Amino acid sequence: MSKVSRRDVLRRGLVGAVLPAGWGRLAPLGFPIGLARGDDLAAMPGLIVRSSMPLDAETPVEAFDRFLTPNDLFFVRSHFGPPATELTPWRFEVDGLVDRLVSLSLDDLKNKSANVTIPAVLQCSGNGRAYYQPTIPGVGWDRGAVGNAEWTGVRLADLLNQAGIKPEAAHVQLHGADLPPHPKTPAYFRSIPLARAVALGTIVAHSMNGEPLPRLHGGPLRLIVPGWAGNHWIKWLRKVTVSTAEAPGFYMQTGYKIPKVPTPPGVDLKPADLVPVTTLNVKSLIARPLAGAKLPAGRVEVRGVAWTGDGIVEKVEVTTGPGQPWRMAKLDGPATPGTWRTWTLPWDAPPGHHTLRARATDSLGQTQGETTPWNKSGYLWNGIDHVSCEIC
Ligand SMILES: Nc1nc2c(c(=O)[nH]1)N[C@H]1C(S)=C(S)[C@@H](COP(=O)(O)O)O[C@H]1N2
Ligand SMILES: [Mo]
Repeated sequence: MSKVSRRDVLRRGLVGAVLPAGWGRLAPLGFPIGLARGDDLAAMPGLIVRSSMPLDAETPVEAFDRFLTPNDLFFVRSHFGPPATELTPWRFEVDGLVDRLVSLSLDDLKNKSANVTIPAVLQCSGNGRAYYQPTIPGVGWDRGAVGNAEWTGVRLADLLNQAGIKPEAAHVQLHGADLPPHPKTPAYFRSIPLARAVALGTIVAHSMNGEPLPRLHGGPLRLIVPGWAGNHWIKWLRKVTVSTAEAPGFYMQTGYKIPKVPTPPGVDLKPADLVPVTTLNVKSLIARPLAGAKLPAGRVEVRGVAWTGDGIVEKVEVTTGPGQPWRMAKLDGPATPGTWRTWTLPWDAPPGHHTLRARATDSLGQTQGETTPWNKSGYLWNGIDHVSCEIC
């Protein structure tokens, strides 16, 4: 579990008094841990709230008709809720198995370091959990715990180079500033392998779609790990520790694992039978028509997005009903790893009730099946997306 210094505890404890009753000394940075502030929520009225404490809210699929998902429609997922990031000037630190400690202010990162801007898909590993049968406890994400944004920040590789990595280094442990509401609850403490940490797409981001990173999305700083599930994209990032070992504790050692081989419900798996959720699988979503839409017969533009973890999306096929052929959608380019592609397909829609289905295939030859093998946490759902509509 994350070690928090005495100084941190004292500093955070100062504002403990503003917490809701019962959250008392528990809450570290004080300002509504586990609660979204009214102004955070008011700024995002378009989200579909799945849980309010902490705030888990998904993007309506309408928004997936374009390349970039706007910040105010971008899904939010936090285990405990945002810390009071505004209370102390933020610093980002690199320590552990390094030749020298690095400690940078936000200004150092924004204005005195080489910045890059990259588009990348952020998807929660639980996106689509609601589709698993038998049903799975946990946030009941439908289709919208995913989004694509342009992230601006500094390559983690550059920051690690500044620190100088010792030869025995193998992992980078990621410290977010959010702490759990109860001392017995494990902290959200995770790590990524060094190889992934130095990958060119891995950045410490301070901006999202050209705006300062919103607080609910980890502002002032978060990690971007293109191609990997959202659980690696640590928000409120204040320190990385270079180490020989993975982060200890529940969220790295127990959570976010799936069976190595598909296993039916009810089978008890040992840790050796599990692998961590890392790379996203190939997936597409239909953004138009909307489910339940009533549209006049004639030309309808079917559209959506498709992405994958490794490689690029090479094709999206759409069928407009049972017995109808799978037709190739037009993919917008360029195909860039880590981000998604929008796609369209013109459809001469005859009157009637129709169920459209879309499936993507990537450059590694992976495609989507009807369902995804059941796993007890409901991770990485990528069953073929379908939408029913009425043509009159
Ligand atoms: N510090 C911290 N980082 C975190 C989390 C968290 O609870 N605490 N949740 C993770 C999970 S599970 C996901 S899916 C993404 C969600 O990012 P978003 O809220 O910007 O969509 O943040 C990740 N980073
Ligand atoms: Mo997640």
